[in-house]
Amino acid sequence: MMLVYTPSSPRALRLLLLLLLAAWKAGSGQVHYSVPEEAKHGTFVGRIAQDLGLELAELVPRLFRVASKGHGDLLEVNLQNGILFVNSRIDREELCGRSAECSIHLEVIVDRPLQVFHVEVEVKDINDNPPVFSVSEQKLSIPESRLLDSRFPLEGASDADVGENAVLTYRLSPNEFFILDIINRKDKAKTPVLVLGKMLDREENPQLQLLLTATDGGKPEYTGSVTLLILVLDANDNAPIFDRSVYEVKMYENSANQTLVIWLNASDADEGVNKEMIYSFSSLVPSSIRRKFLMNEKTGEIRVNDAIDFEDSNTYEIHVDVTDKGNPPMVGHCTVLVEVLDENDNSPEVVITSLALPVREDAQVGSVIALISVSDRDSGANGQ
Ligand SMILES: [Ca+2]
Ligand SMILES: [Ca+2]
Ligand SMILES: [Ca+2]
Ligand SMILES: [Ca+2]
Repeated sequence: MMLVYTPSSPRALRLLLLLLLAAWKAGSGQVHYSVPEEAKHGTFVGRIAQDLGLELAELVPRLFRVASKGHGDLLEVNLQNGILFVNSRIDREELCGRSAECSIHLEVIVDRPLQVFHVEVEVKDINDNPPVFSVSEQKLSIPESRLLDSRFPLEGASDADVGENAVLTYRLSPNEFFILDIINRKDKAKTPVLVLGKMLDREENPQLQLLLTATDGGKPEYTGSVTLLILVLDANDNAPIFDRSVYEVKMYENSANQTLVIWLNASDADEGVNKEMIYSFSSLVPSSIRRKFLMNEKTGEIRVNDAIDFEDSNTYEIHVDVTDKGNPPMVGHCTVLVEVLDENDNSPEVVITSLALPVREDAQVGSVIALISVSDRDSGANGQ
């Protein structure tokens, strides 16, 4: 039937549409089957001859044949019993990818008279793909200073199946610091997000290892997982500290310049520049002390820089700061008490305060001739 027709009235148009609808009904898939993907060779799909109203005996004489564009040998008909069966492996993912609907369109043809039938075979998804992460290990660097409730989106998994078989749920291995939140995206995929539930501390835990697992909604379900390696970055949250808050040292007066008075040692629990330190006299240290002692700002050594004289001062109280190079820097303090020990560096002095000279020859025994006083600036035995 060939229609070359230009409809001129609504009634004629309606007639044309009815004719077209009838032609489509006769020629398209009145017969519909479904088969799961990956079904074994020989799996029954449908009694195709019977369902198309054909007698088994006429299949061969009328040259019954099935054609299918692109996937010719997936399904086959047994001409003896008129049954459509699975002939070779049907992989839904290969056939239809991510599309929810998947079917194979068959054209069944018989001659004498020529008839063409259309048959749809729906390929049903089975859960034959696990959720897959693109990498086996995902690295995150997180500063220890990040605040609670900070969020860190992760790359989710993908699942080649469709429907429930590809609906993923996520879970995180039990841990102290992070909980898992899920963002539902418009494309129905989900983004897993790490949420900080407890403050990190690099000094306690410089590195954390978690496992993120995705499970699909299939029966039976499949899972896939990724290792989350979290490197905790340092923040300057520790001040340098000295081993002691007060150090007492004793030294002899007159010690040569560069003589070591004390070697201070501070430590800082941070890392990198946050633990690099500079030693210095505190701003409280008077210039008189700064003249006598020298601080090596890198090593923490205090050395003699000028004459130390017991008779001048026998103790020194030196306040010392140690400052790290963090931003902002943190400062630690200590006090060095220097006790100067006396040396016998002063000769006794003889002072004659009165003298009665010359002495008369008849002077009586016991007469005072001269008054001599002796003093010594040293102390203790050095001054006796
Ligand atoms: Ca799956
Ligand atoms: Ca599948
Ligand atoms: Ca730190
Ligand atoms: Ca520090």
